Amino acid sequence: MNRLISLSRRAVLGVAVAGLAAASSAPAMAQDAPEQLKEKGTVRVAIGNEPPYTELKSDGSVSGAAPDVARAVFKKLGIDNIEPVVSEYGAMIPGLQAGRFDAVTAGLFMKPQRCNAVAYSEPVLCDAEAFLVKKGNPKGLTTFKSIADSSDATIGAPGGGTEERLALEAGVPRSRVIVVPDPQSGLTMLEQGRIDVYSLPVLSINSLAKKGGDGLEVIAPVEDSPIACDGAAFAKDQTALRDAFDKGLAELKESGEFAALIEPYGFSAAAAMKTSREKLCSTPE
Ligand code: 6CS
Repeated sequence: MNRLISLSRRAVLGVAVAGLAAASSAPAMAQDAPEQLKEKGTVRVAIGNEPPYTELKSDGSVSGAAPDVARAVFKKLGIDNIEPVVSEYGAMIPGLQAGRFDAVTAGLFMKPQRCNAVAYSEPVLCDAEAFLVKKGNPKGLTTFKSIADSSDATIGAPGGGTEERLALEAGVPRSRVIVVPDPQSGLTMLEQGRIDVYSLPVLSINSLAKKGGDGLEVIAPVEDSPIACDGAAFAKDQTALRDAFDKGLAELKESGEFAALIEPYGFSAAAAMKTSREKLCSTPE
């Protein structure tokens, strides 16, 4: 009997110790993320490769307003290298959750649904939405509702992106909302007449229009869509890393370095600084 009791006591003790170890490691992992990344020296960031938000250069380096801000903030955290991972917008949150990257620094706009899924930093880049159409805008497409009201107009937009959602919410049938993998494909599809309008944020459409010659026209801002702001996004449980990022971001905003980084790309530092994650995450979609 004693042997049975001693075995069971040892079993109970073993479970207790394992439980304590697991419990003690869970908070440690969350708290150590900044330290773990500092030891690695590299942080993997998701980008959409959509100038001027993000751009993967031919030498494999990354530029754009979002990665430039992230690089400056992570440098403050002692993490000197950012490693870009190109991702579709709709795959960025699942990728964070699966650990494919440590952060999203891509202009992933804050919306309540996304705010529930990730840990956002304070705001970084704000923008309105725009349309790129053939010169003369033959189908008169000036709002998402005008596309819905059309009998046959098709809109191209990023998969899982804000413009896709806005088109569907405005009543554009799914069959007339075409997923476009990247800006160059959107430009080509528009020029070939495979879509009637391509939608991205204003600064992205303006950047793309410069590559498209004089046969195109920009409609900006799209009246029935809100101004949106992104933040850097982290996995929901990585609040220690998010808070460390926020501290560095606040220092950049305070010193004027934030404005110096993003305004050459056309973004407004004031627009990001006059709002907050709390406001943006509570604004109805
Ligand atoms: O957050 C989004 O969904 C949108 N953001 C950018 C920078 N481009 C397109 C995308 O749909």
